[in-house]
Amino acid sequence: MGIKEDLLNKFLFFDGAMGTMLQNRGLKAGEIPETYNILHPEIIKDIHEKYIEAGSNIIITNTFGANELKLKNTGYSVEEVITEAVNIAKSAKGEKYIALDIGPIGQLMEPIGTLKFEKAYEIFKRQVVAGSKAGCHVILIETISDIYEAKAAVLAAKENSNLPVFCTMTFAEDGRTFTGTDPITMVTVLEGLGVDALGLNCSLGPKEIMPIVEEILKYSSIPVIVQPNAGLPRVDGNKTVYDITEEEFASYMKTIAEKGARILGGCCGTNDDFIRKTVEKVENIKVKEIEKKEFTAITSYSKTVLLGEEVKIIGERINPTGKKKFKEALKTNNMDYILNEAIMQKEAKADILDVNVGLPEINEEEVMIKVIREIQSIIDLPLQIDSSNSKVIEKAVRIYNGKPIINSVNGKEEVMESIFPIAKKYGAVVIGLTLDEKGIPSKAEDRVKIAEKIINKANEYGIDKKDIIIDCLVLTVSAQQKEVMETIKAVKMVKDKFNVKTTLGVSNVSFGLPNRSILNKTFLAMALAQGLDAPILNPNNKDVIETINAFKVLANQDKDAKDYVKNYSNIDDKKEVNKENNTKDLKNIIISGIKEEAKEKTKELLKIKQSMEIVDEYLIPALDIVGKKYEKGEIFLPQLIQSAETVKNAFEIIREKISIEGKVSIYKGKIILATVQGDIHDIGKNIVKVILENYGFEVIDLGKDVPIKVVVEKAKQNNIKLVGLSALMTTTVKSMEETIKALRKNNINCKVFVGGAVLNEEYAKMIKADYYAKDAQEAVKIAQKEFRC
Ligand code: THG
Repeated sequence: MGIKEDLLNKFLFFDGAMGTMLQNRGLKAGEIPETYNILHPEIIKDIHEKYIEAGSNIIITNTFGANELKLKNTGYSVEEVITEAVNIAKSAKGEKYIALDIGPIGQLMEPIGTLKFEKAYEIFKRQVVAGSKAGCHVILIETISDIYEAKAAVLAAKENSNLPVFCTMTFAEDGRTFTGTDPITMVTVLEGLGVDALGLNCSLGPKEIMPIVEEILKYSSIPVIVQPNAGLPRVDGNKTVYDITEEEFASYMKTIAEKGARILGGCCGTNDDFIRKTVEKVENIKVKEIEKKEFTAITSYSKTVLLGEEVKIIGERINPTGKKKFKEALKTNNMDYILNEAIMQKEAKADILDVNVGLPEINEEEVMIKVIREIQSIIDLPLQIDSSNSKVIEKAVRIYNGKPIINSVNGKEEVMESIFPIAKKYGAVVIGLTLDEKGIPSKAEDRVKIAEKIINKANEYGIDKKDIIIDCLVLTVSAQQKEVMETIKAVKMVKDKFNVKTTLGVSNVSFGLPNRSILNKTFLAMALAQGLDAPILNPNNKDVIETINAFKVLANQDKDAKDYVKNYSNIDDKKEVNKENNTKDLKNIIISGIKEEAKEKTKELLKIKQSMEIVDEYLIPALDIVGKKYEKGEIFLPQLIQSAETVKNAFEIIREKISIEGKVSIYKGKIILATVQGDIHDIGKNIVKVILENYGFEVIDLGKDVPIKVVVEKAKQNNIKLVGLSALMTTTVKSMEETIKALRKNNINCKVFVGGAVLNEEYAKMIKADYYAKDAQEAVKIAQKEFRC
């Protein structure tokens, strides 16, 4: 029996924390836990055995940070550390599976950071190859907070081993990961990529994660993993302790098991007693059967769009066909033009954007990848990848951050054979056009037959019906008038017979006739009534949007006409707002995150305004708006960073001007940032740096693992008034406290703010920091207060 068979009808138990157990056995701040595989294998073996004895049947290797970047200065290779770790796990007494632990790389991925997707893939690949060679039974990718990093890791695992792949992500209190992914999006993306189990680890305590677990269970069709911390951390003397007992932990885990989770374990702060109690309470519960969920979903990194419940709009505008300007933009690599098309469609309430860049005279593959990356860096709508070239499609869905739609396959054998394997591997939804080797049948019945063929063939490739959208094909009424009603009829037949989701390229119908809008909206209404789920159309066209808004009321989709009333009760006010939004000033450009345009606009403004006026009237207010949206959860970290980077571009132009004129600095104040000694995690600190800089503060970045005396010296040298300290690990909060003490002892007249995953208000007070900054936005507020700006 293997792990996958076991999962069909029983619970499996992971172990608990490794880090905390190692600290109890002498691991010091700054020591790299993975080196213990080589230096103190007996300690690791002992910890494994304690867990096996407590009832764990999956042992997680001590390889969380065993990637080439984190091991760089240890003198040990990835292969050495991983091979040793797996061997130690094997040598531990007792029956168990061995899971190769793969934690996050520790750097931000593009576009928020600098780590490239392909580079992340290569780093993970080395770990996977070493682990499977050493003989682990399952690859466990865990504590991931960026779904894009999870995708790189899962692909690396699946393409370089035949082992089962598990993946867990870590969530914050707002129910999202660090980069804004919610549970349904995680489930949709990871399931699509073909992982064997998924879930949540670390994050918070079992009580706090309950709503997140419920969401995951609601959507997942595969086994769910839950590995919470031992409650919430607090400082007790100079130690970090977690706030619930083994007994409480186990009771929550029992509830979680009853709700349907299948693989249970513990994270930070747990030990063998937590696992023992959990096993005792859960072992004899009857497992809940895992139901297949049948929803059709596509996602970006943060947003899931469900098809079927109400009409969803697929924006058609990113398509060069018949558009001279668009073709020009593609040829000259004018991304701003294309990004503006994307932004306008989003503002016009498109739910999904079709992306087609097919032009004979360009390198479609290169341009498609670039366009997808650029759009995804500023817009959170799911994308529909539209190309007739399967190679372009494969490259695009590979680097896409989410679950996309592929537009399209058709009934031709050759086409299905080239596209379905891609759709299956990456978990994309596919549009199936009802045409085949003989063209588009004129009769509805024959189109339905092709639809059936597509659905069946997809099934052979393991693609579920829920991941197929049928397009019964819209012909032009001016050329094939008789066939328009056949399309409408076919939509209804396909819906009734197969109950699949449907799409149509609505604007096709009116080619060659005047006042196309009238035909488009009328055809749209007819098709919606027959079961069209996701029309492809121009969302900037008021007529079709109004038709959809009205249809949603009439078809009982817009409950109590709520949206309708909101949209139309105050038509005049609305027009005003729209007018304002349409005059695109630098503020809007920053909020949207279009970098090149920001530079141009700044240059223009410098002709009529002072540098500081631009900073105060445009840059800072724009960042404030973005910051508020971030706080309200309307946008997430990637967009916040994108806007901050856009400001940086504007700043550059202003700085150039200032240096020419020899004026004083535009900086509002000088701040030191450092990740404290013993801690090598600088993701959080780097984000704070970007945001602070873009609010006009000068940041002296001392880097990570910064010795106490360096912080003190630099603060003295630069006459610093504000210091920001970061620590990710519980073990380094102590070091943070010492750094603050040293600053005070040396009489440096500065305020200190602290941040990091394990910190909170209470901690900050305890270690005598002046402020706790829960995120970058908070750091800005603190800086503004301290520098009175
Ligand atoms: N099915 C699927 N995909 C498709 C189509 C389909 N992709 C391409 C096309 N058909 C859908 N896209 C467009 C894009 C633009 C137009 C028509 C279809 C078009 N636009 C007018 C213009 O740009 O001038 C404006 C239309 C308007 O404003 O209403 O004609 O069938 N799967």
